[in-house]
Order: sequence, then C-alpha cells, then structure tokens
Amino acid sequence: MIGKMHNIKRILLVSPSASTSESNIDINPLPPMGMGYLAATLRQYGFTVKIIDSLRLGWSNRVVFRPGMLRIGISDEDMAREIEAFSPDLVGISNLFSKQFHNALSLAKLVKGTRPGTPVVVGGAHPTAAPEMVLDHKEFDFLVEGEGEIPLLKLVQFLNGKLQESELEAVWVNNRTTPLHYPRKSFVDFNDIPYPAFDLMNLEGYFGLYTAHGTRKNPRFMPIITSRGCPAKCTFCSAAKVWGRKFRARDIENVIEEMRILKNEYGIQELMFEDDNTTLDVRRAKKLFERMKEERFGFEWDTPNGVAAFALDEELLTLMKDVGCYKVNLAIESGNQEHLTKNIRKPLKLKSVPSLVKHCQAIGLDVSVFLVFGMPGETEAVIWESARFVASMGIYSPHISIATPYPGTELFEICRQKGYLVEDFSLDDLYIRGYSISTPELPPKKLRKIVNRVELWLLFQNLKNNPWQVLSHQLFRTARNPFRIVKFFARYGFSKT
Ligand code: B12
Repeated sequence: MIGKMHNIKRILLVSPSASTSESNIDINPLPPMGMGYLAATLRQYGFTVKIIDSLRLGWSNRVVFRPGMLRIGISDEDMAREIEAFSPDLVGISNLFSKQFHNALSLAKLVKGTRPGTPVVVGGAHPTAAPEMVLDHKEFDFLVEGEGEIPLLKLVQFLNGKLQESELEAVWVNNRTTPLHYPRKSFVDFNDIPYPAFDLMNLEGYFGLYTAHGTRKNPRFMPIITSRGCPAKCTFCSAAKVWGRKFRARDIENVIEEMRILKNEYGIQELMFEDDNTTLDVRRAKKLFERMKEERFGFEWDTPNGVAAFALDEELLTLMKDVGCYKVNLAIESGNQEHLTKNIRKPLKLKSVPSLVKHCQAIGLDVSVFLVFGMPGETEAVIWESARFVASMGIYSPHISIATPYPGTELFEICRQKGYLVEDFSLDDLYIRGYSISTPELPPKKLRKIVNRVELWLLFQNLKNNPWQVLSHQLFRTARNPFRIVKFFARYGFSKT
C-alpha cells in the first residue's frame, strides 16, 4: 500500500520561516520543544537527527514579501544548502500555526525540489486540526496528528520494513486520491520518552532574546512542559486535538531532573512553563513548587500561556511567588459570567477572581488577565462589563485577544455553520489581532472601534487612579521611543468613535 521500502537513517526536522506584519512582529524564536522531543525519541532508536529552526537561524533576515508583511527566516537558497549538506532520508516539517501553513507548504516544495523522492512528514497543531486541507497538497507524503513521538517513530520503522502496518497510529498516508488514516491508539507514558534533545536544539542561539513569548528577565531562558492535555472545553481552543482531553502530568521527580539538567548543564536562569494548564492539579502543582524550593534552583519564571483561575488558590500563589514566579496571567476571558459559561464554556466562577488578584497584588506578584472579545453571542455591553470588571480589580492593561476561529475548534464550526466567518477569511489572518469573525452584534469594524475605546478608557482609569505612576511610566517610554506618540494618535486619537 505505502509503496517502496526505505532505508531511513538520517532524519531532518525543520521549522519553517514565519510571516508577520512589519508593524507588529508577533513571532519570536523559542527553543522548539516539539522537535526536541521528536529528535530525542528518534535518536534513542539509533537514527541520526538534525534540527533546523529557520526562524532562529534567519532571525535578522527580513524580507518584505507583500506591502506591510515580512518573511523572517533563512533564504530558500540557504535552506536548500542546509538540506543538501545533511542529506536526509526523511524530512519532518513542524507546522504549529495555521497562519504559517503557507510557509510549511513552500518548505515542503523546496524539499521536493532539492531532493526529489525524499519522504516529507508534516506534524504540529495546524495539520492536526485540519488534516484534509493539508493533505490536499501532495508534497506532504505523511501527516502525523497530535503528540508525535511514538507515531513518527512507528512510521519510520514501518517505512524501513521493521514494523507491521497494523501498528501504525495517528498518521495519514497521502499517496492515494483518498488519504489513508491510521487512528491514534494511545498517548505517551512520560517515563518512556526522553527529555528533549537539548544538545540538538542550539539553545545558545536563542539566549539573549528578551521578548520570547512575553518579556524575559534573564538572557538564558528555556521553555518547559510538565504536563499535556486539558479537560476544559473552551470553544476557542484546539489543544485537545493535539494532546487529548485528559490531563497527563509528568512525575514530579522527572520534571525536577529536567530542571537540574537545564540549570547545571545549560546555565538556565529563567523558565517558561508552556503547559496548557500548569496548575490544573493544584495538589500536584504545590508538590512541584515545593520540590523546586527544596532544590534551591533559583529560577525566575512565569507562565506565558496563562493559568486557569479555577485551578489556583492563595496558598499556591504564595508558594509560586516564593519559588521565583514573577508574573501570572489569569485566563478569565470575560467579565460576564453568563457569556463565559454559555458561549465560551470555560469552567470558571468569576466571583473567585477578585480575591485571587488582590492576593497577588498583596504579595507583590505581578498579575494580569487574558480577555477575548468578539465571540459569537457577545455584545458591546458585555465587553464593557469585562472592562469594568478588570478595572475594578486594578488591572488596566489586560491582554486582549480578538476571538479567532482556529481550525479544529468548536468556535470555527459555530462560525462556519452560522455564516460568521468574514468574507475574505484566510488562514493567514488567524492570530489574536486578526478580525476573522463577523457576528451580527459585533462586525469587525465595530469591534475594532470598541476595543480601541476600551483600551483608551482603561488607560484613563489608570491615570485617574495612579496619576504619578502612569505619567512617569509613559514619559520614560516616550523618551526611549518618541514615535510612540505618533502611533498612539494614529490608533486612538483619529479613530472616530
Ligand atoms: C510557545 C508557543 C508560541 C510561541 C512560538 C515560538 C516559536 N518560535 O515556535 C509564540 C509566543 C511566538 C507563539 C505565537 C503564536 N501562537 Co503559539 N503556542 C505556543 C505553545 C504555548 C507551545 C508550543 C510548544 O512548545 N508545545 C510543546 C511541544 C512539545 O509541542 P508541539 O510543538 O506541538 O509538538 C508536538 C506535536 O505537535 C507534534 N509535532 C510538532 N511538530 C511536528 C513535526 C513532525 C514532523 C511531526 C511528526 C510531529 C510534530 O509532535 C510534538 C511532540 O509531541 C502552543 C500551545 C501548546 N501547548 O503546544 C501554542 C500554539 C501553537 N500557538 C498558537 C497560536 C494561535 C499562536 C499565535 C497565532 C497567537 C497570536 N499571537 O496571534 C502566534 C503565531 C505567531 C505567528 N506570527 O505565527 C496555537 C496554534 C493554533 C493554530 N491552529 O494556529 C497553539 C496550539 C495554542 C492553542 N491551543 O491555540 N506561540
């Protein structure tokens, strides 16, 4: 069925270049944990693996490919040279973001043009959520859905004639008009997979970038993932497609050992917990942080992905602060309980939030919240309720995202069924400030104005309540970058409301 037998020994894992807007670069190189995990597993079974992160290697190579849009990464010529130099028997492409699918596709074309006949496997959140669409492109010979360590290993072993077809899982084979699908049978046991192959990830190349997934305090930072999976059913999230609904936590000692390696072998000073939900199991989280304290690692850390406010208590927050946490973002999404429960389906009781925020403020732990505006069912009044809710807690710069219909989410299905996707809907616009949904209550133009007004209102609330703090902060920032003032008026001053 799958064609000729291979003799795969050398595997190249590549993360493609990225497109981003010139005025708001919303992507940063970050050690690629997914490829690190895949590489470590493959290497354990004797394969020679190389990782190429085009974004990191070509971070200063910025090409305007359309007015206002940059492509960041190494050039096609350099990528072709890298591929030739390594001579892979198989190439794996990591495509996390729907927005970057076009770059994953052009990379696959480049591989086929450079080394015709080399099998190309694609994996990551986007192909997992939209396999049929991705498999329309025959440059991708295989697609691994979700957690990739075991499915990729099995695929390669199968291609080498070392495994039965019946053992394939979580993989699509794309050599027919209708792709063949082998569904997932299991998720990994964390004790069976190695730590990411840090030595293949060129960590030094990432250090010193202070704006990786939020602002970093230390040059030597590193993401870490202590669990996978989230049982919450928030309509805008596709995490369960990749990791499943069950919360699967690594053993605490397994995590502690990884931290020890990061500290002792790589001099890591700062950690970013990139779990979907680091504190979901509160008792486990407390044990983890207690152990970090005992070990006296001295890391500074945050949770850039946000933490679920329904999985926090004051004792846990104090412990987090004690053991190096300097910032928490509470993913509350809205200040209106009915909207949160009915339209977003987040299992959070908003009444628990103010005391948590107050506690953070009292212990000196920087706290903010994530809000999402423009979900179906939301009205302007609900948005203002959210604004008043956060301001009442003394939060004036919440992280506001515009509702985005990522493939694989319930939100996408709702929008498709109800005709809420904008007319010129494009994967390229799927990011937190892309306006891809148009509901009868909040068409994009109206929503954009409301968001601008809300941000301005919050700024004035802050000015009213903390005048000296705000003025000195703004003066300092304007002195460093006088063009801010022009940008400010372009955004708020001239927007007719
Ligand atoms: C870190 C991160 C970022 C970093 C990325 C840094 C970088 N340069 O890579 C930053 C902050 C820049 C970022 C930005 C954005 N992000 Co982000 N991000 C993440 C996050 C939290 C962690 C990624 C990670 O390390 N995961 C852990 C590793 C182990 O998993 P993994 O990489 O997915 O790999 C596994 C599998 O996917 C698979 N796999 C992956 N690659 C491959 C390749 C092959 C060949 C195979 C076989 C398998 C395979 O196997 C791996 C091991 O099991 C994920 C959520 C999550 N928990 O995964 C979101 C996530 C990837 N991000 C998401 C989004 C939406 C964005 C933004 C669009 C948000 C925005 N700002 O508007 C932007 C995109 C910016 C842009 N211009 O493109 C979505 C993607 C959804 C989608 N369909 O697009 C995710 C899934 C979050 C979510 N649940 O919605 N992000």
